[in-house]
Amino acid sequence: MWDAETARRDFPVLQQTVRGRPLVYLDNAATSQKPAEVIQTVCEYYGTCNANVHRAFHYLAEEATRRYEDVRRRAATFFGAATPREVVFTRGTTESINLVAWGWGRKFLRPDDAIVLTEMEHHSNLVPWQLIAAATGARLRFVPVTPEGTLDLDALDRLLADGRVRMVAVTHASNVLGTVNPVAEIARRAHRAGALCLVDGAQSAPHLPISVRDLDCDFYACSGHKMYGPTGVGLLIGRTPILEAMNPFMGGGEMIDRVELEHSTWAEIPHKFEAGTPNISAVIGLGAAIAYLERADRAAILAWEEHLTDAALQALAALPGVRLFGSAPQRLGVISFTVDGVHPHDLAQFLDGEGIAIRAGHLCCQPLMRRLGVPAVSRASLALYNMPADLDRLVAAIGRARTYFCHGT
Ligand code: C6P
Repeated sequence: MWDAETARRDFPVLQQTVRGRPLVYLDNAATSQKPAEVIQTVCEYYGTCNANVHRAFHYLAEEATRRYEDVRRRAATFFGAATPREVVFTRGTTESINLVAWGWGRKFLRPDDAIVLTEMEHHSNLVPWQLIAAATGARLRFVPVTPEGTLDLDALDRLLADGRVRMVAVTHASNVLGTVNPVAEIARRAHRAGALCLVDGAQSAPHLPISVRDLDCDFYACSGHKMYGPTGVGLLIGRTPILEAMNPFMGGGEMIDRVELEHSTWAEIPHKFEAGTPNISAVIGLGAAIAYLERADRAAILAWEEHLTDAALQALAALPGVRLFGSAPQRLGVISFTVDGVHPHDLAQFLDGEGIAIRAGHLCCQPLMRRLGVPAVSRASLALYNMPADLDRLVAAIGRARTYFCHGT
């Protein structure tokens, strides 16, 4: 069984008290905490070999470049990419999806082509496509969410049947409902209809073993900061021929082959997509986070998180006035709920007063909130260091919050 109690000692931030109580951190879907070795790796990089990458011929620059490219190789293996050339460093999932929207969509979409999204997408996988649809004349189509919080795949087939769909962009796991979508099956159906498939892996990468080869998707996007790495770095993994055919997303230093005053040619992939000085320290820190996950028993972590999720769902369902959102059979430890008579923001503030961190609001999923018929929810989300005692404190505090807000004290 996964030893969360030992693992949490690796995370310095969890060792503190907040508002006089030991911290309970349940906002992991927003960002995870970082193990000491990730923090030390970033410090050590600045203390020993800080230099710009791919530019200079001195020792520090060579060392920084070697470490930076080592992370690309490590990430390629970790995510099952065919070659490190298929791994592009970005600022995060948001930038990765924008890169595809502008680099691929702006070049290849034509008026009346269709882009299929779903009702459960994060704004990061909606707004870039809205912008591209406006720029190209392509149309947006949406797979509906069922009352259980899963995707209606028959509806996907109906959308694909019109023969105009060029891209299916779907989240692997919902940051509101926790639902894990059958993205390999969705990619298969997209390909059969002649469309590409982009998977938003922001929530799946930290928890599920990912092989882009097995998913058979064309693009996979994720963020380092949700998978125990630093902020400011993410990945876009794409298929070689598609990346090669795309336009660059941003222009600038290091993404070029030859520059004339009026025009330029581009560097090979992945450098074509990495204009300017990248977030070198964050990339190197991400390498340490991947190394941390590689050493861990990920199957045991997943089983532990599933066990905690089931226990939390049961305990919350037993509380009067609590409504839970999402009951998909395949789900992650992302638990959204409302409490009758208590606004989600008030609840989050009340819990903060007891040293418990959750998230509240529309969770960057306004269309899904409308579908669920609520303006906002509260969300507790789990990571490998959460313990049953964290959930006991959460549940007890929610009970107190309801008493406080609904009956006075
Ligand atoms: N969701 C949450 O609290 P960035 O901000 O680029 O690292 O990730 C964007 C993103 C894209 N897709 C999904 C499914 C996500 O959950 C997120 C980030 C956080 O739910 C912050 S809004």
